[in-house]
Amino acid sequence: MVTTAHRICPFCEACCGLELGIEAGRITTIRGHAEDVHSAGFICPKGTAIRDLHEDPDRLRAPLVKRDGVHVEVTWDEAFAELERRLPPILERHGRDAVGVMFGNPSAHKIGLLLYNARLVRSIGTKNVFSASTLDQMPKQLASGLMYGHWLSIAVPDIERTELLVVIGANPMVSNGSLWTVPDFRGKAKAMQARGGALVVIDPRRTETAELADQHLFIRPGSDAFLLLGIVNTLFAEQRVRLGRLAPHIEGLAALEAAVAELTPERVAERCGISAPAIRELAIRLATTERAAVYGRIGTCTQEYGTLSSWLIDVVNALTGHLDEPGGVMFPKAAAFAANTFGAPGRGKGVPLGRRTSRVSGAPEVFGELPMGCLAEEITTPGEGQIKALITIAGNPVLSAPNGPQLAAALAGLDLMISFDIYLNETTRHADVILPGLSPLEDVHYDVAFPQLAWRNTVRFSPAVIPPEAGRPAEWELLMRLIAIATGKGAAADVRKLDDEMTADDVRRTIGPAADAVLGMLGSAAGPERMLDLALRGGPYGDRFGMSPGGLTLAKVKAAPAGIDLGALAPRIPELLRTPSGKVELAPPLFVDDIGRARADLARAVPDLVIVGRRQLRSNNSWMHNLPVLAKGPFRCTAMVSSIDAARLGLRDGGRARIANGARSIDVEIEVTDDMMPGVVSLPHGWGHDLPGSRLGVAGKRPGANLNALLDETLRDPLSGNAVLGGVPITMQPL
Ligand SMILES: Nc1nc2c(c(=O)[nH]1)N[C@H]1C(S)=C(S)[C@@H](COP(=O)(O)OP(=O)(O)OC[C@H]3O[C@@H](n4cnc5c(=O)[nH]c(N)nc54)[C@H](O)[C@@H]3O)O[C@H]1N2
Ligand SMILES: Nc1nc2c(c(=O)[nH]1)N[C@H]1C(S)=C(S)[C@@H](COP(=O)(O)OP(=O)(O)OC[C@H]3O[C@@H](n4cnc5c(=O)[nH]c(N)nc54)[C@H](O)[C@@H]3O)O[C@H]1N2
Ligand code: SF4
Ligand SMILES: [Mo]
Repeated sequence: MVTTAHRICPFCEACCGLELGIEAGRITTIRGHAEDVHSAGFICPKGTAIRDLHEDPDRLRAPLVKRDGVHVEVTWDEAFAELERRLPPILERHGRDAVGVMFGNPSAHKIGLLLYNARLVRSIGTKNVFSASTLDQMPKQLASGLMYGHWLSIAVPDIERTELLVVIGANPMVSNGSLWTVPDFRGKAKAMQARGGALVVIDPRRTETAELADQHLFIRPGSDAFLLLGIVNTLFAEQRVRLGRLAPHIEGLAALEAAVAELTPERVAERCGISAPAIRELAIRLATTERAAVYGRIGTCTQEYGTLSSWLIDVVNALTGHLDEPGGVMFPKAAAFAANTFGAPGRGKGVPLGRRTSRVSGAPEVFGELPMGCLAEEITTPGEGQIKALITIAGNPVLSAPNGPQLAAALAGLDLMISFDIYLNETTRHADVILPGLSPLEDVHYDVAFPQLAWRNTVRFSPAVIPPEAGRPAEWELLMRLIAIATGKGAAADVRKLDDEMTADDVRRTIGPAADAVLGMLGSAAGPERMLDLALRGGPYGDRFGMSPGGLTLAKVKAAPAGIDLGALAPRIPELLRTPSGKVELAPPLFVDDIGRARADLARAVPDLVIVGRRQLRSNNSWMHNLPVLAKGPFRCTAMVSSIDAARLGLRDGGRARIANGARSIDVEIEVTDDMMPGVVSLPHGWGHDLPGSRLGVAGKRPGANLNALLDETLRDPLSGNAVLGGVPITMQPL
């Protein structure tokens, strides 16, 4: 008999609802869930790979411990006994900071990881916290943090109502959106075009999104801040600034005007590779279109001016009257966990900055984290606070972080490495203990972060689709067991009881005297589901534990497998603001000062050839190349080169070449295409599956080359600490 189940896809930020047919415990069909209030039936090839992941023989189902250099399967008790023997002595001898923690991308897609990772860090008490955020979106979080008062108050395009969408350094046709949860971008963009709206793409590659666009402009990698400064300058110079409804809520307009005074389109044009008239035209078009939105992503973040670019995008939206307005960029209001719905509306403490810097390079801590680029040196540089043990959680930094080979060498020198991961791969091969979580089909799902970034307000929950094998703990329970070890309670502690106690403490701390009554109302739920029920009921649509009858509870959300629609995005300023001034800070001094760095850099010579990254539909960062349904088809780890560069360098389509950055080099397959801006090469990241000691049967057959083996871990945006992953000068020669 075939039964139907519904499950939110955990693979990317689009968070599509899937509909699964199940027969005799096996998935037989996978399609988009047509009734899903958020994704309305959309699905991409990665979503259909959820069965291959479930069935992948290489996916770990039991813990591994490294014995004499070889990973062997052990029982859960044996794995935790090993950790109990090895972790506490390191904490005692070297202190809490001797244990580093690194969170990777899938952590953001799993409620059990996201909620319990924070608990793990608190229990260990380490300052050495790293994550994929500093390979990704930290600049946008810093910009939003200073402008609006919280790290996750990020404005997203209101695509259903806009007439002009300008996409800078993002390829949502392939990525399906990022810091913008927008399933079926294509359908929504086409609907916009059908009602007379226009899509403009600014990217050094004519991407799949640029193909769909009404206008595409090539831009020199790393020069977005200059383009945006030219636009801001034009808006002031031509008296096009129109703050509209937000005028009384905006601070810093005069400081901003002064800071951009000389940065005319003519001065920035050459650096951008975009003509001054084109810059001016774009500025005027944004200012004169009733409903317009500028959106930027990876290309604008993973560069030297990541924070400046991310900030200036919101500045342009604000100056043209499109911030927090229908059809402009708006702030979602999530049903649970959104800090911008807590506390007194309209004013707050803002985000803390400058609390500390990294031990070796003095890089800034932002949002509680140090830059990923500093991880290797924090492991290898002796002294007080040196990392001796590392816990990686759903991360593969040997492939995903710049200068991966150096990081791999550092990992090999650790006293102890613990990985929460489902594969024995390029990173976890260095781990002494690997603790695999469940397959997504065996686990519950709720997106903690992405409803805070979604195109529409909805709330959805997925129960497990297939029961886990007997004795397989969920990841939150694994994390709780490690917490028990790190806090001296021992591997044999009752983690359910410990979870009850820690949750009760959290509730008492946040709500005070009413805590016991509230806890009593949560019934028998445990783990992340209990935290979710708490967050939903106390959230902006919640039943407020009986005070708002009819409001949301977890039970109510569970009863709606297609989700509950909470409505289109609505204006949230000033209610959303948590800045000390209670205003939108349009010109934070940290950012205004950074314009000076950019100005000084305007005259820098343009390199002959630079490299940028690219994402692909049948791939997800470094870890889905082992799934047959995605791995089949043409080889995709190709270096795209324009025909002008190919002719100049003697490169041939389908031939091979060596790409070098100083002493580092990789060998790649070449794809000659006029989709590339001359002077720019594009290579996807997350490849290079030929390292010894991994267990990736499918991925290892066509390993590809690791872009990050070329890149320099010391290149960072100085404000956010974010890695520079694009616009890096290279040389290329045929092989
Ligand atoms: N050059 C270059 N480098 C980049 C980028 C780029 O554009 N260019 N992009 C950067 C970005 S945006 C990101 S987000 C990072 C991503 O880099 P990482 O954060 O390192 O993430 P992934 O490469 O996706 O690796 C995910 C890891 O999680 C494991 N995993 C998968 N599912 C689960 C699960 O359910 N539980 C557990 N415990 N583990 C699981 C996988 O086996 C894998 O080891 O890469 C960054 N690196
Ligand atoms: N299929 C698939 N989907 C994914 C992922 C995946 O690996 N595969 N990864 C997920 C993750 S972790 C993330 S963070 C998101 C990222 O989502 P996106 O940001 O939409 O992803 P990218 O395709 O990397 O798009 C970045 C674009 O920036 C361009 N670019 C590079 N340098 C510059 C520059 O200096 N300026 C400008 N203007 N453009 C530049 C590149 O050519 C590229 O087209 O995607 C997510 N979705
Ligand atoms: S777009 Fe993202 S969430 Fe949707 S099916 Fe594909 S991978 Fe899953
Ligand atoms: Mo990412």
